[in-house]
Amino acid sequence: MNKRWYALLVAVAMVGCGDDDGMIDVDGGSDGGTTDGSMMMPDSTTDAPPGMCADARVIELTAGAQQVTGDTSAAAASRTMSDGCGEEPTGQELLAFEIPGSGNVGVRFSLANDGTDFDTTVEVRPAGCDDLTDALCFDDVSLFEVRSEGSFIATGGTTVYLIVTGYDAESTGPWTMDVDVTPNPTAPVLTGGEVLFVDGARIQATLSGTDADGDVVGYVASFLDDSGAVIGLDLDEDPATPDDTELPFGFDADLSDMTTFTGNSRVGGLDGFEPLAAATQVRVYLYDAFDLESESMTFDLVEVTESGLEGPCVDGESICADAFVCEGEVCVIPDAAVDACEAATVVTLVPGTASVQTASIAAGDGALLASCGDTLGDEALYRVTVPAGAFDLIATTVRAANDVESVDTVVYVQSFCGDPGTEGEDGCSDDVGEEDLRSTVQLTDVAAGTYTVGVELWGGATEASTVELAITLRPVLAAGLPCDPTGAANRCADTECAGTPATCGGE
Ligand SMILES: [Ca+2]
Ligand SMILES: [Ca+2]
Ligand SMILES: [Ca+2]
Ligand SMILES: [Ca+2]
Repeated sequence: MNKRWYALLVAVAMVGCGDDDGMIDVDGGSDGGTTDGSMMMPDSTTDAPPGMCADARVIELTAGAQQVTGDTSAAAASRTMSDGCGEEPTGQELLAFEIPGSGNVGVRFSLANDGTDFDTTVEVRPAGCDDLTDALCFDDVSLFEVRSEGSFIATGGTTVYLIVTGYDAESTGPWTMDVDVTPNPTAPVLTGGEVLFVDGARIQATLSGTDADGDVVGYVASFLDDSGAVIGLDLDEDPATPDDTELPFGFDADLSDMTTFTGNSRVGGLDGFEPLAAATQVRVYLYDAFDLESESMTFDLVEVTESGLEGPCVDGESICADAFVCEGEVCVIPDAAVDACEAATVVTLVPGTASVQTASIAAGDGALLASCGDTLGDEALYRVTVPAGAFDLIATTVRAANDVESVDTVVYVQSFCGDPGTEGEDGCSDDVGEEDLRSTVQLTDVAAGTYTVGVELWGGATEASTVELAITLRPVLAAGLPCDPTGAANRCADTECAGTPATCGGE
C-alpha cells in the first residue's frame, strides 16, 4: 500500500459518502408545494405531505437504533435514479421513512454490515417518492467499501423516501439497514486545540470540544498565510479543477458517544504541497455525523521537529516520532513496546536453512511501529542472533502458505527492538511488488549481533490471524567453496556460483 498518500486519502474519504458531495442537510418539509410539475404527483397543494407511491413500504421510525431489512432480488427497477446514482437499473425497493417527533430529526443509515453483501446505492428523496428535488445519492462508503451509508436531517412528522438498490445489474440481494434516529441533533462545539506542523511534512492536531449527542466525526482545516488569506492545495493534482481550501480529516480514534472529547489527528503526506510553506495559521471547525458544524477557531501552526529515540521533546519545539513517548522532555520507547520486545520468541537460526514460523497476530492495535507501512496493528516478534562471520539475514512472507491476493504483510528487522530508526534503509518491507503485497527484508553482510524480526498485517488485523514467516541466515561464501546455484542456502561473495559441482567462481 502506498503509505505516502494513504493517511490523506482515508481522511478525505471519511467525510464523503462515496460519490456524492457528502452529508448535506435536508429539510424534508419546508418546501411543500414546490414539486416538479412534470412528475406524477397525486396532490401538490401547499403544505400537503409529499406524494405517496403505492409501492412504498412505510417504515415508522422511532428515536434511537433500529434495523430495516429487505431484498432487492425480485424488486422492479421502475424508477430513474438521479445522475450518477448507479450505473444501470436493478431491483429497487422504495421505503417511506416516517420521521418521528417534531423539529429537526437526524437520521443515519448504514448498509455496511453483515446482512448486506452487494454494491449498494441509496437515494434519499425528501420531496416525494418520484421527486428528485434535493435528492441525495449515497453510493460507496469509501474506496474500500462499496456498500452505502449516509445521514440527513429531516423534519419530524414528515415522510422521507429512500430507494435501496444496487450499483449495477449484478448488484442485488438481501440487505440489512442499520438506522439511527437522533431527535434535535446538536452541533459540536470546538473549545480549544493545538496544531503542529512536523518537519514540514505532517500535521498533528489535538482538538478539544463537546457534542451533546456525541457524534463528532472529524474536522475541516484551512491553512492561512501571514495575511490571513486561505492557501489552496491541488489535492487531485489536476490544475483544471479549483484548489482545495477546506480539507476534511478524521480523528485517530472513534469519538462516538463522547460528549466531551480531545481528539488527536495525524495527517501525513503534506510535504509535496509547496504552498504550505507559507502557512502560519490554521482555521479549524468540527463537524458531526449530520454534518452540523462548530464555530471555527484559528490556531497558530506551530512548526516543530521530530525526534528519534532519546531525542528531545520540548513544548513548541520538538515532538517524538510515532514509535516513542515523551518522558521528561526525552523520547523513550513506550512500556508496552519494551514488554513486547522482552516477550519476543527466541529463534535459533541454522545457517543456510529457512526457519519457518507461523506467526499469530491478534486483532487490534499492537505495541511496535516500523518505518514502512501502516504498522499500528499487532505484531509477532522473533529474536535472532547473527554470529560473527559473513551472513545475510533474510525474513520473508513470500510463502505458498500466504495467499498473494489478500495477505498484505509488513516485515521489519530492528537491531534495537522498539526503535524503527534501527531498521536502516533496507530493514522494512511492505510490498514485494505492485501485485504482491507480501514482504521481504534482505539484509546483506549483516553485522554480528541480536536482531528482532517483526511481522504484521498492513493496517492491523480485524480478527486473529496467522502468517507464515521464513527467517534465513544465509552464509556468504568466498571463492572456491561449494555453493547453492539457487542462492537460497548460500550466496557467493564476489563471484558467480557455477560449474559442476557448483563452486563460487567455478567454470
Ligand atoms: Ca456502492
Ligand atoms: Ca452532534
Ligand atoms: Ca505494530
Ligand atoms: Ca504489504
